[in-house]
Amino acid sequence: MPISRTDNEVNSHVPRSSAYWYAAAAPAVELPAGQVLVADEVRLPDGRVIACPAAPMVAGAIGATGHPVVTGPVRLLTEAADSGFHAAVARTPVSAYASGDAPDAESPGGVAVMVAAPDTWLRPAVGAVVESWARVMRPRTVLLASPRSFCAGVERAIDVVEALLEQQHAPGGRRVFVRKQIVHNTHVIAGLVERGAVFVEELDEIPAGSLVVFSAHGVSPQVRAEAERRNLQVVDATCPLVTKVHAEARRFAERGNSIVLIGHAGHEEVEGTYGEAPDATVVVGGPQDIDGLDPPDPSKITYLTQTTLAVDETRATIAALKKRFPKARSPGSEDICYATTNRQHALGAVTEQADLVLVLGSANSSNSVRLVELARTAGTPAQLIEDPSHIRPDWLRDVATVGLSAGASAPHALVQETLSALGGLGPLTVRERVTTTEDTYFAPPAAVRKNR
Ligand code: 0CM
Ligand code: SF4
Repeated sequence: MPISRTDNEVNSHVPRSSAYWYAAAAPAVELPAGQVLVADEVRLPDGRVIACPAAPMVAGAIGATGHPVVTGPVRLLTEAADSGFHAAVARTPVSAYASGDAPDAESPGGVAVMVAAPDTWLRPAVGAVVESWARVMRPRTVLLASPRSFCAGVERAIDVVEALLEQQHAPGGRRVFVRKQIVHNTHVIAGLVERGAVFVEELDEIPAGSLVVFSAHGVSPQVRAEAERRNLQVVDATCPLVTKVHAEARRFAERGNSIVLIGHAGHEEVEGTYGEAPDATVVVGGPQDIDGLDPPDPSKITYLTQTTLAVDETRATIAALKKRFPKARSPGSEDICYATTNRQHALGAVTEQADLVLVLGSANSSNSVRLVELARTAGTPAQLIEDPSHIRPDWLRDVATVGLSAGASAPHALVQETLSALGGLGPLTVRERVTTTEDTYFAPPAAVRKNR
């Protein structure tokens, strides 16, 4: 084996049975002072290179302990050179690293985790994190829920912003302002900001006469009026399924009905729908709010819902409403959208067999959070993650089967990144469970079509 390794006994913090060891190493890139380096590839002395796909997860966990951390290539040295630098190394699969062999390019898992840092840092604190990863290395199965990730409304909204960004550098092109997050996903927003989109909370942050996009979640008529007053050029990326609920609110309020809007107070979609008929509408979060309702005419109640609620919970709220107001009626068509419903069914199909459910999505994404709650309600531990860097080793302890899904605003690429990272901890079998297929497509708004 071409790699020297130091004896675990030299480190008083690491018991003999430790699942990792120390090796002489050096960063293969310039390392900013005070940083810990998590290897995304290991360069062996003989020129071979071993990929370390678990690097984003390991770096995320180390970052969470407060150590400044980067990922990058690490060189293993043939001899323990006194560089003041060592790497903590763990390899997968379990049977291989337990044998104490040094990592090599041919081994099925290779190096799973390598963290390099000046010795003084490495041993007490970072070593503990490496050890916690080493202990959760094993073969695993991922049950991939399908459908998952982007829905038609999200695709359309992102396409709108991207199309306008393409035009902004053309002659006569304009800056692209977006009111609120176009969809509730941190990675989507970061990508669009990088390309030049400017996100604002309210219209008064935008110069009069500017180009502004309304987000997928919709806006109230009051916001539209404000845009007109300020002479803004509006491109509306509201999902057509949200627009449908707005139309229902207007229609039934015009008929003199009270509107019970089931949804999360403060959510942008709820604010927008509420604004269609504020005098006639009351927002209800769940069955617990029904007793407090006091409609002027209990025989004229229409209930609407936010598009991204939990199907089962909403059913319970509607049942409580109908119990108290038997004449309460819906507009006839379901407001919870096809994408929300499909993702919940798909997750339900993997939850029972999973030891842990991971859902990709941001904390302010209602439909993503509902998926996590659904799994937990079914008794399976579940976590919402922005990306693989949010996965923590203690979640994976004794976990052989992971259920994986992504909310309607979480990019498909994050699913692939998560699979790749989990595959760095041992052989991964991926089984997709398809409960339905989706072919819904929403054409872009006319303003964008015209300019393409
Ligand atoms: O409504 P929610 O918070 O789930 O929004 P999102 O942007 O995460 O998902 C897409 C939508 C809509 C409307
Ligand atoms: Fe439209 Fe549903 Fe997607 Fe929201 S989750 S954008 S309502 S399709």
